[in-house]
Amino acid sequence: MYERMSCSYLLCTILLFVAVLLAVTVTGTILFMNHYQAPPMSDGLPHISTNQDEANALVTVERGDGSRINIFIDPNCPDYNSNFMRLEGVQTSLLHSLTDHDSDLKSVKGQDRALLVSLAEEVAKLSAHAGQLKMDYESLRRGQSSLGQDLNTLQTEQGRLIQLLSDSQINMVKVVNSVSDALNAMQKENVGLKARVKADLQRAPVRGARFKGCSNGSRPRDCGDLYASGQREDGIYSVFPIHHPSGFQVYCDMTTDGGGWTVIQRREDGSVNFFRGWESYREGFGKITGEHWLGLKQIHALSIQGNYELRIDLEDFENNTAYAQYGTFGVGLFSVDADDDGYPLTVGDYSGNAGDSLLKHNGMKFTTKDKDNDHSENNCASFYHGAWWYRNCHTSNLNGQYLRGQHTSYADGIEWSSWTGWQYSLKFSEIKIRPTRDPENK
Ligand SMILES: [Ca+2]
Repeated sequence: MYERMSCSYLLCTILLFVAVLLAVTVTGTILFMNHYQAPPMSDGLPHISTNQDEANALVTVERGDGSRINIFIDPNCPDYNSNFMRLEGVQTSLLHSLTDHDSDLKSVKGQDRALLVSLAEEVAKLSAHAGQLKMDYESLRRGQSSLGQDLNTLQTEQGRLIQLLSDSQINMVKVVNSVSDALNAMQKENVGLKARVKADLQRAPVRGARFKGCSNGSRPRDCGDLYASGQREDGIYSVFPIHHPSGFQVYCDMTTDGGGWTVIQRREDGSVNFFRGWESYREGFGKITGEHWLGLKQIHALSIQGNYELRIDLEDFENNTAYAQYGTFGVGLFSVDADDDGYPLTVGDYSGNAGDSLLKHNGMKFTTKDKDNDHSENNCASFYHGAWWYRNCHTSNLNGQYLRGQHTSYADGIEWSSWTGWQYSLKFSEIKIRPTRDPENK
């Protein structure tokens, strides 16, 4: 609608412009022609009048020949003013619009400003928050570093504790070891002590009588008594142990290492068979002057009288001699019935030059070929042709076969392994016991 209207206005405007231009041109032409007198025409000068006869004609040109040219203006063309008015209205409205827009812009700016202000406030808040966060972070970092320090301290403490624990463990092990050593020593000592106490108890009633008896002719309990009574000759004597009042004959060695030794076994020529059973070893066999075994019953009766020491003299077939001595000796010292108990051996405190081949037999019961008291699944006496305090089986076998020196069989001769090994059967062996002498009575 507006489009069509504006188009009409445009057309009208152009037409008006063309009409005005035409009028001006015509007027100009007429003025020019009036100024410059044309040659006289028979028709006379054209006459131009404005709107004389013709209705609505703007200008009327009357030629000399009487013809007229009317220049019309469209009576329907709308009024300019109204257009201008409209235009002014439009301009005013535009101005209003612009003003409004400006004010809108201003209000927008205000809004923006408010937004900016609020944004700034938000930014400030955020910045403050960030500052707080940073402070928190810093304090956390400080906390972390202090935690790290605490951790380091704890680790150091832990290391120190581990070290302490390790040290205390080492110390504990040392203490345990030393306690264990002390216990072992006490146990060893205890064995000897028990033997001595028991022997002391058993012989206590006659201890006073030993020396008194010897001096006034009372019966000797062993070769020690005989030696103490002045006997100095090796040979056969009768002894009367406390628990064997009927007495028995023994061979006394009155010359070796101070004398007073009661011989309990001798090997010297192989004349006596030593491969015998339990009863023979309990009661004794052989000749007292030659090869013999005194008997476990007799050895027991002697050794329980007091503290006894043991000496073993040895000789090989090259006439080399050696000896082994033990400060403690006894059989069946702790037995209620020694025979039932197997006459267990108590031996300790080695000295000598033959080496120790008996301590490993300490605590072992006596085994014969017909009575197996050893720790072997076999019978060691049968296996090694002897009779001894076998364990599993032996380091010495002095009741073995008389094999005369080197032999190819294994450990079944008269062996003292620490001196001549397990395949040398000795020429001579003598086992003897003597009551240990108090240092002041030696
Ligand atoms: Ca056995």
